[in-house]
Amino acid sequence: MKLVIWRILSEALAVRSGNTAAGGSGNSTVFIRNLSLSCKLCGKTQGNSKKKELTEKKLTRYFVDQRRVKVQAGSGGDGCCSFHSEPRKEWGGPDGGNGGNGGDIIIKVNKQIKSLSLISSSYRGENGESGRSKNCYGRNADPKYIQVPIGTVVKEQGRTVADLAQHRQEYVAVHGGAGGKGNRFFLSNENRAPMTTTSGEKGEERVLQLELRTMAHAGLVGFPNAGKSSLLRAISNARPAVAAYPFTTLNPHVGVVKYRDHEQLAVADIPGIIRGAHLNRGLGLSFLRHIERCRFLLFVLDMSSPEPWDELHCLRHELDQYEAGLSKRPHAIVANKMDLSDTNEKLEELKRRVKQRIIPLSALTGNNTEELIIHLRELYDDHTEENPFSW
Ligand SMILES: Nc1nc2c(ncn2[C@@H]2O[C@H](COP(=O)(O)OP(=O)(O)OP(=O)(O)O)[C@@H](O)[C@H]2O)c(=O)[nH]1
Ligand SMILES: [Mg+2]
Repeated sequence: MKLVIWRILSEALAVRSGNTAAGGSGNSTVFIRNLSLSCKLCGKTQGNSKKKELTEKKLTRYFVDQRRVKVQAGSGGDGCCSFHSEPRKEWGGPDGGNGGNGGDIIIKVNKQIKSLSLISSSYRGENGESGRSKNCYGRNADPKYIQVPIGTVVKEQGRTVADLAQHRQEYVAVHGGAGGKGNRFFLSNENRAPMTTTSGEKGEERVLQLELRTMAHAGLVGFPNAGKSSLLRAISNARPAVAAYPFTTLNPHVGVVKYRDHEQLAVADIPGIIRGAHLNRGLGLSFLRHIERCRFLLFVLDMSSPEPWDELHCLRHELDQYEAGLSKRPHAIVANKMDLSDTNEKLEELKRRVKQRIIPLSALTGNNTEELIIHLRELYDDHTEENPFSW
C-alpha cells in the first residue's frame, strides 16, 4: 500500500516538474489539490461524514425488546476404543482416550448492546471432540456466548430464571454434555483388555424467552403528545423524534442527565399510555413493563388539555391495574406546555386537587427545566439505597 502511495506521489512530482519546465506553473497546484480531495481524511474535515439521525421507523426495526430463543448445548465427544501396538510390543494394552465435553451456551450482559435485535432464534453449542488412540483425549468445546443488553430478563415458560442487571453478568443457559470414556478408562486388574467405551452425552436443550426492560433511574410517563420526548431532549443528550401527532415515540429512549459532580442519571422516554393500556390497548403492556423497571416516575401532563388532573388520575389507574402499587413509586408531577395560554388557571386548579409537588415548565422553550433537573437529583439521592441495579 505504502509503495503504491509512494509511486503516485513520485509520479505527481514528475508531472509537476515537467509542467514547470514547460512553463505551466498553475497546473501543479491544481493537480496536488485534486489528489488531497480524494483522501478520506479530508472528506471528514469538510463535514461529509455527518451522520443522519435515525428515524423512528428505522429505530423500530433496530430495537427489539423480546425474543424467543431455542438453545441447545453441544454434545460430548465419544470415547475411543483402541489398543496399543508396535513392533516387539504386541500387547500394549488399551489406549483409547476420553471424549471432550460439549460446549455450554452462556447468556452474557454487554453494556454496548442496546437491544435484542441481533439475537437469533436458535443457538447450538459446539460438540466436544471424540477421544483418539494413544490415550489422546478429545478437546473440550468452547462455550458460546449470547450477548444481551443490561436489564435482560430470562424466562422459561413464564417463570423468571435469571435477571441480568450488571455488566458482564453471566447465566449458563444450557450445559454441554459430558464426554464419553475411552476403553483405557475401564482398564482394571480383572479386565486387562476392556472393549467398553461410552458415547458422549447429549447437550441440554431449552426454549427461553428473553425480555428487555428499560432500566433507567426515572421514567417519563404520560399520554401521547404530552411532550415527553421534547422534555427528554430539553434535559438530556438524547434525541428522540418529536412531532405533533400521537405515538411519535414507538420505542423507549434513554437519555443521560449530567451533574457538575459527574453524577449521571438515566431518564427514559416511554411511549404514550392511553386508557385501557393495561388491557393491551394502544402500545399497551409492553411499555408498562418498561415503567416497572424505573426507580422513580415523572408524570408528564399536557396543561393545554381540558382537564390535566383527569389525565393524571387515568395514568395512575393504568399503572395500578398493571401492577398494584406501581403508581406509588417515588414520583413527581411535571406540568408541561406552560408557555401556552390558559395554563396558569389550570395549574392553580391542579394544585388544589393534587397534594404532591408539581413542577410547571415548558419543554419547548426550556423554561424552568432546571427545577426538574434539581428535583430529579433530590429523588435520586433520597432513594439511592433502594437501587437494586448499579449504573
Ligand atoms: N407549546 C408547547 N408545545 C410543546 C411543548 N412540549 C412539547 N410540545 C409539542 O407537543 C407535540 C408533541 O410533543 P412530543 O415531545 O412528541 O410528545 P410525546 O409525549 O413524546 O408524544 P408521543 O411520542 O406521541 O407519546 C410536539 O408538537 C411538540 O412540539 C411545550 O412545552 N410547549
Ligand atoms: Mg415521544
